Amino acid sequence: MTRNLTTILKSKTKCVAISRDLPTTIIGERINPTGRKAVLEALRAGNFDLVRKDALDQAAAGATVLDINAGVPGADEPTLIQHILRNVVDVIDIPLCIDTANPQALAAALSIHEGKALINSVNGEEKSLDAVLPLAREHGAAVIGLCLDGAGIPPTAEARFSVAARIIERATKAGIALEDVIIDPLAMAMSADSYAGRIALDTIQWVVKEFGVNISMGASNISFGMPDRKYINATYIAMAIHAGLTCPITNPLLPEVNVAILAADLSMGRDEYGMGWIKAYRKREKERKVQ
Ligand code: THG
Repeated sequence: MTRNLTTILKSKTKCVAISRDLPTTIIGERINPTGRKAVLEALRAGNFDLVRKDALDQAAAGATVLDINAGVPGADEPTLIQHILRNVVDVIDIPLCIDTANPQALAAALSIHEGKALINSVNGEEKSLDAVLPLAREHGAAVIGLCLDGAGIPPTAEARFSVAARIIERATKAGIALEDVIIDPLAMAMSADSYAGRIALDTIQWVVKEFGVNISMGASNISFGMPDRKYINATYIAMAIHAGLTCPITNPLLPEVNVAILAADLSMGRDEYGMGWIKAYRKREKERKVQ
């Protein structure tokens, strides 16, 4: 029997449970200057209004966790990520996913996050494992493990599974509960490699069957370089949910992706009596009438 482990994240007063037995958890991707030019320019100008708006908009559209990335070239990342966190918690009480490769920035963010955060991320490289796992343990945070190591991103599902297994082994040895490790199989652009989508889906299935852990990924990476990306993203995310994806990092403001997630949850028996689907339908109808 495959286990479906539950990861609990917390903000000051809210609690989010991630599991294959529950509707998909959307981690809102928009607070990210690396991925979004508008955020980069606002942060460079010392303006946090867009960050605050992105936090509110994404939560209103269904995100229950927010990814926070402070990757502004040349900026003091530990200070900047704390400023972003303070602005977000000022407008909304929601668990955060700390998206940084900088251990100082990670420690700075964890030191002011109330509740139980999600660290994004650790990878299979010794340097990363040694820096990130003790911080996760110290702050009682959950952690996303990326299926890559010093040799790069493995080209097969089998090799990505091996990296996931190593991260899980090291994390549990470091005192982190298995349910607090979330694996990211790495969705890469299919325009560059036709097998990129397939490899990530196969990796998800292997990891889920062996460990029962939760699965995250940046699900929109898959369509980079392609036209009409929304259709690819929507179809791919539904397929990944079937494979075992539980907490994609995505943009909940895109209706196509949102609807695909709801339909996938309904199809997977994760939406009791279709209440999630019906509620979202009523919300769309209301918005159509306003327009
Ligand atoms: N795995 C994990 N974390 C991740 C990723 C992943 N974090 C970063 C990234 N990948 C996911 N986040 C984003 C954030 C924003 C955008 C895409 C991915 C985005 N991109 C616009 C686009 O695609 O066209 C840019 C347009 C703009 O400038 O506004 O918005 O894979 N663990």
